[in-house]
Amino acid sequence: MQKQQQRSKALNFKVIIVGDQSVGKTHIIHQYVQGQVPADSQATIGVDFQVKTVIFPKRNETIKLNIFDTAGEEKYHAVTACHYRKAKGAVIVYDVSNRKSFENVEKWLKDVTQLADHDCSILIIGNKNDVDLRKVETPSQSRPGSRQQKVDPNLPRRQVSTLEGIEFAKQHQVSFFEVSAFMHESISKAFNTLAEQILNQFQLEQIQRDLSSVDTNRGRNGSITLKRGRFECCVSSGRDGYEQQSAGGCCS
Ligand SMILES: Nc1nc2c(ncn2[C@@H]2O[C@H](COP(=O)(O)OP(=O)(O)OP(=O)(O)O)[C@@H](O)[C@H]2O)c(=O)[nH]1
Ligand SMILES: [Mg+2]
Repeated sequence: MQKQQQRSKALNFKVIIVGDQSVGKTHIIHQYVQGQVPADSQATIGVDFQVKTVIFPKRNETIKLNIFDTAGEEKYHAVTACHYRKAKGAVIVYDVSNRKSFENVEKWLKDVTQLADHDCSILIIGNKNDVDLRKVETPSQSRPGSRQQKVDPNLPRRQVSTLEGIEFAKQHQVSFFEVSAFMHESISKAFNTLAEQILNQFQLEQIQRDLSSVDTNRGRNGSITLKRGRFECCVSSGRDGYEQQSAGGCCS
């Protein structure tokens, strides 16, 4: 019964997206939530907020990701720092055509591990991988009539290889995806992977809480009977965790 009630109400989880200025955080979120890039490209001021519902049909679960889009500009760092609290998911974005933004991922990762919840699932995204495709077609001199692709020297070029991104994520044991917000490439895949990790972590902690609140007693015939303990006075909030009952409960 309790489980059925939980299913009918979506679980809410906070996700924060961070990274240097102009790496494409806002474009990524717009693509994920609204299926298109923002109409006008403006730097985020402080923090913006969007909600995405994710359905797991096979698991009969629906969750809501409350996504906090932060400003990468240094002067907003203090504002951003306030928003890590209670985050169950953190997305760190860099721009594959900007080496400095990749080098700064270490700094963002440090912030996440220090300021977000200890069980926060982390995803690193290398954005703008469409720069690989930015080529111009020119007529081929060796084969008249045919055309060849040439990289336009004025367009941004890749400065961070895919392998470097993979190695970094592997070293820090976090998930990694390369995406293009412009081309809507791999964005849903990346966020759905994070959503699944958050749900797995939530359910694992729920089981751990259930187990730690139950005494197991072995009867004379060897059967195991379960005795309820502290857990009985905790109620599921249906959101990101359990709320304790107020004064008088055994949790207090
Ligand atoms: N080539 C390419 N450019 C992109 C992509 N995504 C975003 N951009 C460009 O990158 C610039 C910054 O994008 P934003 O989404 O505003 O970046 P941000 O990380 O939110 O920046 P702040 O809000 O200032 O922290 C814009 O000029 C976008 O057009 C992408 O997938 N490919
Ligand atoms: Mg932004």
